[in-house]
Amino acid sequence: MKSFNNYIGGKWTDASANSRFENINPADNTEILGLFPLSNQKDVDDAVTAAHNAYKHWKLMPAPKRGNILRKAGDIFERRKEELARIMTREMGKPVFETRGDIQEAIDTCYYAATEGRRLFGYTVPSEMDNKMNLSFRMPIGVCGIITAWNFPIAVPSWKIIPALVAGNTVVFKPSEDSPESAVVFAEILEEAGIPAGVFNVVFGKGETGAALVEHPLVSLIGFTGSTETGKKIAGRCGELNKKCSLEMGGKNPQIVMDDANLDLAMEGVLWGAFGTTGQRCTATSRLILHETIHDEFVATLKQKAEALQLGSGLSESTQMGPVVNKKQLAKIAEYVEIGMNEGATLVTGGSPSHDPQLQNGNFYLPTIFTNVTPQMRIFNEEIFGPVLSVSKVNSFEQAIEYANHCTYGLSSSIFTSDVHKSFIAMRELESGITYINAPTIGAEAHMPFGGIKGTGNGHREGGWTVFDIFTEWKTVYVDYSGQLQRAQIDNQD
Ligand code: UN1
Repeated sequence: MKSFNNYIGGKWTDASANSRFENINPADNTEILGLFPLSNQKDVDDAVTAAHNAYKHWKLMPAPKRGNILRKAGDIFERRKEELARIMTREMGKPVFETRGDIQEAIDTCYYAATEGRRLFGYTVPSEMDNKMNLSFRMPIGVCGIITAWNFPIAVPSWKIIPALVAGNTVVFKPSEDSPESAVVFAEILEEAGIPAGVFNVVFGKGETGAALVEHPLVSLIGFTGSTETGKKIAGRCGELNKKCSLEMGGKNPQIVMDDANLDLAMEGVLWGAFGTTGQRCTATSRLILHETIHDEFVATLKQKAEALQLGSGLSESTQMGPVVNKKQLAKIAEYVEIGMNEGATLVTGGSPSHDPQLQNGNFYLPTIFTNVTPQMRIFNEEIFGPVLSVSKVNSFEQAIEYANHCTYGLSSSIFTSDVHKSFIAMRELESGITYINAPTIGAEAHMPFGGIKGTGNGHREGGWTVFDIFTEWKTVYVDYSGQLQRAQIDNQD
């Protein structure tokens, strides 16, 4: 059995605690892919100390040079794409065509960061006074603790780690226990690209390891993607400890289909949005809001198409939907399906594929559709994180928007309509950080702001230029070259 170590100060280091956890193939639970350390406080302390020491030098390297290293990392991700895609599929389940895309997001993020190393724009603005200059620039923050989920084992960590590094921060990464091997490759790639020892570190473990990272006094910032429950705890502790924190949590993303929509397109959109990544995206389409005039026919076709989706191991090129990541998630999904039935929603299709012997060793769950879902129901409001779609019927555009907004989350939303007026009103009125017009709720591009409003986040945006508002702080500088004491207006009133 292959046993993996932490990556601390540029070395693969055995954890001080002797306990390890298993990395299990979700498509075949009999296959254990490796053992990983359950890192304790001492291991986290070693990693943070390495990052803290490396920060002194890394922050002084010119940003364009840091960018050059990250460009190389992009090249190496490209070179190792196929191998890494298969490692990722084996450990978290989604089909290889999806894991290749996951890595592509990291490649794009590296190339974006490489060019950002030559920008990181600040502002130079006029002073109120003669012979005085006002300028401002971005500064790194220090050691960043990065804690992420398993559904995008490379893309989501890259959205945080790569910009953090180009801005001059150092990083301790605690990947999800459901996708640890991808993080091993992440570290190998950064090392080969030339990231100096200690600038990037990985500690494996579960919740206790993440908590030790949050608590560590030398960690200045926590970047988190994961469950709302954990995110809220992290935010609470970061508040008490006066640390910066950026949160990307749950979603319950609606797709509206109006009676004037291109229905074939809307159908392709919801199939991909709801059942792509087995519904395990924070951006997944989990609510479908249909105009009453198209409702029945749309549901009938959707049922047929969902039932035709090919389930199986993600390593097989013909698989369209892989397994759910682990047994705990599988049980949670089954529990929500019970809840939906008890609440009075109609189960159109789905459930456990218990009749299929091919799928018995894996955590498979069929594409599941409920109709007659009302805003009062839990399956309308709560994130399930699996292939379960809640369908509601509305009688007007206004009611569709009202239903879409009836939710504590606000990550992504989508509307299919050919009416230009409705599209623009939807862009304004839909309460979400991201809105798609005639496209599903998934598929954000790495160079655009990514994040949600309401219960999804805490006001930050990853991706593109906005991610630097998370990973830098502003320095404002006044240069007075008048040779006299010039009082600022606030100190100079008659
Ligand atoms: C996530 O589910 O945490 O927009 C991120 C998308 C992907 C990223 C999802 N590019 O669906």
